[in-house]
Amino acid sequence: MRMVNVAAAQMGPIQRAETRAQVAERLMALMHQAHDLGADLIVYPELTLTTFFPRYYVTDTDEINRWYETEMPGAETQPLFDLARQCGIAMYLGYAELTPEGKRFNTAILTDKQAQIVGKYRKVHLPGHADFDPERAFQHLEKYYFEPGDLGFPVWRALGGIFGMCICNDRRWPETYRTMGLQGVEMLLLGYNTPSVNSQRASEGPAERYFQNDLVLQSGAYQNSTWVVATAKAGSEDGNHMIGGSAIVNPEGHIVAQAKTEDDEIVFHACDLDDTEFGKKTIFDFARHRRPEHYGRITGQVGVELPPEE
Ligand code: CDV
Repeated sequence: MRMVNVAAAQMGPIQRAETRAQVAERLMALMHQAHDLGADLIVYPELTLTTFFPRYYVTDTDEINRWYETEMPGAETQPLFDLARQCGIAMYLGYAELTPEGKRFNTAILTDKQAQIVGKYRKVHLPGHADFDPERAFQHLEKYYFEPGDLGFPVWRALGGIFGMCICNDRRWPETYRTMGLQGVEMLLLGYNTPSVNSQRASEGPAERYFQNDLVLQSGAYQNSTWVVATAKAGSEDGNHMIGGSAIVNPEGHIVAQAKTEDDEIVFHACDLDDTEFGKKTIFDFARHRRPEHYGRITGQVGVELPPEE
């Protein structure tokens, strides 16, 4: 057995006026709860430190920069790192990254039990749009605030296993899971902020969004025989509601623990990384069963190419 006690640390809403220090207090309260449960790893959401700001169209650079981190840990996050080291808890933390070269990424890091950063991931699949869109009920300006990640989908050896990371919309793309599945991923960590309605199709409400969240997490886990840990930032941020549903999914595709609220809540499960072995050696033994000679379109083509008209 290779046990990893996992705490998915769902966050309730963070209002635009809330400070980093206030958020850090909540993150540390969740860390204490996780520690009491015996957690080895805590998984926080996407863009954990601020409100989900891509819903706002802001043009003033100074104002925009307030949402980004130029160092990690920084002054306000150092206490969280210190606590993680004291507790001996590894951590996935999502945040907005502004690099010294001025590049902006939607980023997540993985730290070890000494609070040292062992992995960094930058979100590849950025949903939404790059310009203000008056037709939408609300904005989703991730393409305005970030550039696509430039680090690919690496995996890291940590906590006695093989770990991968992705962020929110990445979880809807099978390529995300398979790219890490091909590197033997045993636990895939992700955070998300998912509005509970579709800004372009009001009929697509929370029930559909919750269903699709479970669907992609469960299929990604099963098809790659990996644990998946998915953590939401949920509830109503200044009137904009987001789904909860933070979940831990086992390598058979079953949800073994899930959030009951849309607020700060720990979702806990003792995960055995050896549970990934059966699927990886049988139905999803990639070396024996994959046929990449027929998958050229997956990497050779972006959009749909229809067959010729009759
Ligand atoms: N933060 C996200 O990436 N949100 C998207 C929404 C826009 C659909 C998601 O895939 O949940």
